[in-house]
Amino acid sequence: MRILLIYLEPLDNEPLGLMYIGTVLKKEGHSVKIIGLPKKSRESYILKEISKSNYQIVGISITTPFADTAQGIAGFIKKKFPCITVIAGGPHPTVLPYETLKEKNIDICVIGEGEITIIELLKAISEKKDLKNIKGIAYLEKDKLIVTEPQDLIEDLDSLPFVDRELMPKSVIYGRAGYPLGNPCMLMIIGRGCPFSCSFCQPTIRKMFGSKLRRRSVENVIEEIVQLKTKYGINGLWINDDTFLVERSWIERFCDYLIKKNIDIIWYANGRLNNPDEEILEKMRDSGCVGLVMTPEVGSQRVRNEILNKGITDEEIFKAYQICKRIGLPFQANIMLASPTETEEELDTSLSLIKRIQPHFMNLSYTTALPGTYLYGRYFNRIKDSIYYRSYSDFDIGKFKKLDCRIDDKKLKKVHRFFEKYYDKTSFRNRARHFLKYPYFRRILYRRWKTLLFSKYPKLLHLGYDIISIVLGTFPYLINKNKYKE
Ligand code: B12
Ligand code: SF4
Repeated sequence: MRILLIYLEPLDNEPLGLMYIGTVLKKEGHSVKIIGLPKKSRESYILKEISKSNYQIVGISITTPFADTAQGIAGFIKKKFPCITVIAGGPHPTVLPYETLKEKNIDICVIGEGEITIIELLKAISEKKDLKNIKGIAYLEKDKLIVTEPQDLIEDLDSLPFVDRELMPKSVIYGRAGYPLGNPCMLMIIGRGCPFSCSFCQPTIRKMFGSKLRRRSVENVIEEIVQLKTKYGINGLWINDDTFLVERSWIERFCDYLIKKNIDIIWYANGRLNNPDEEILEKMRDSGCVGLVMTPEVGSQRVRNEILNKGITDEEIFKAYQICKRIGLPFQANIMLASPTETEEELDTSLSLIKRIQPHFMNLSYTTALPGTYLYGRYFNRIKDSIYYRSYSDFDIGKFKKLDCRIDDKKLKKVHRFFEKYYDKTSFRNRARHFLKYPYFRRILYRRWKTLLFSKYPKLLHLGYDIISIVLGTFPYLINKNKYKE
């Protein structure tokens, strides 16, 4: 069959979920194309794309803030090409199948992990068989929601083929230069499922991938990395899993492999802060890890654990950051503002946390009660009357919002601006600090610069930014050097 898979944003990042779907479909002999949508004139773009080829199936990957966009796009396709079957997958259709289907723009939802389901589903569609026997889907039958038996999770993730990167345009393959990685860099997922219960996330991830963490074998991941190096000459790897730091023995073996086999790659990963372990972080650094995203979320331990259910103490947070600073491993801190019941004093602790840990990078967002999460369930009555949650696009974590938060809007916006300014100022200093202090970091940057200069798609802007931040950051760093002593 001819299948068009749609990512609702431009393809700046590789959409790994859709790429897995595309890969297994291609392997089954289907003809597949993945497109990302521009921010404007989406309909004319789709029209041009679909008119070029006689697609029978359109698949759309949907996260909640993009649910309205998805409906618009699916409705447009249905109007212009009524014979096309529109299938949706991803977190939003998984938690809200009826809401996804009720407007009748989308014909079928795939619930949770999609690789097995999509193959069985397309087979049933082409053979005109009853969909009732296909596990892991939802659809409407005479306006009544039918949700079939859950699909079995893929126990052995090594059984999945490596993601087919040819599904991406060359400019996406070679054009990415995520800081501080070199160019080109690619994304990878090594595990699925999560045993934790953060209230702003679960039970969504559990519904999608289960509560047990399933990991690919170290050998399988290494084989993919070697293949990506040989085929595309990648320099950097972004490990997307949000639970990377969880299984110590896995990480240890992974790093040992990279070191012993002399695999020249620099990588970035996300890590939970529980039980920071100096030995393992050092090993990660030595095997090429150049950055770790860690998520204290908020400065207040009460909000972090009672409201957000992170289960992470202040002590663990400071210990993790101290270790990273000591061993020279750059890190990113993700901070959420305006959590339920957060007070001004508690918000100030997020600020003092950032001032104390001096992250190399920072990501700010507003605590968002996404549909289907525990937080959403707990605050449903308030959400339905809230001016901050009027449409699905308001669930964007970057949009200003608050929910039972004890801080006025003015103060919140002021703190947000202050965070951003403070971060802009210190990020220059922090880059300079790392550059002057750690030979290891200098090596990484030299290498990044080499790949930025000599790759197929040189990224001189990135190089310029590195150099300016080091030059501008050096003087303030030298003046404030005492502040940076651990
Ligand atoms: C890495 C990541 C990102 C990265 C990269 C995303 C990318 N390009 O791949 C960045 C930083 C860009 C990002 C952005 C956002 N993210 Co994000 N992200 C993740 C994370 C941690 C991993 C995604 C991933 O690679 N998963 C692995 C792949 C294999 O799984 P998958 O994408 O879900 O796809 C599988 C199934 O869902 C299904 N499937 C998916 N699409 C389709 C389509 C069809 C047709 C079919 C049949 C099946 C199918 O089959 C796939 C294979 O099994 C997840 C959490 C998680 N553990 O999944 C959050 C997550 C997906 N993100 C989330 C959110 C909210 C966002 C943002 C909306 C943030 C915002 N601005 O508000 C944006 C939206 C981006 C977008 N265009 O949709 C939420 C979504 C919740 C929800 N209810 O929608 C999640 C679940 C995090 C959370 N804990 O809440 N994200
Ligand atoms: S936020 Fe990350 S660690 Fe917490 S439950 Fe979700 S996937 Fe797991």
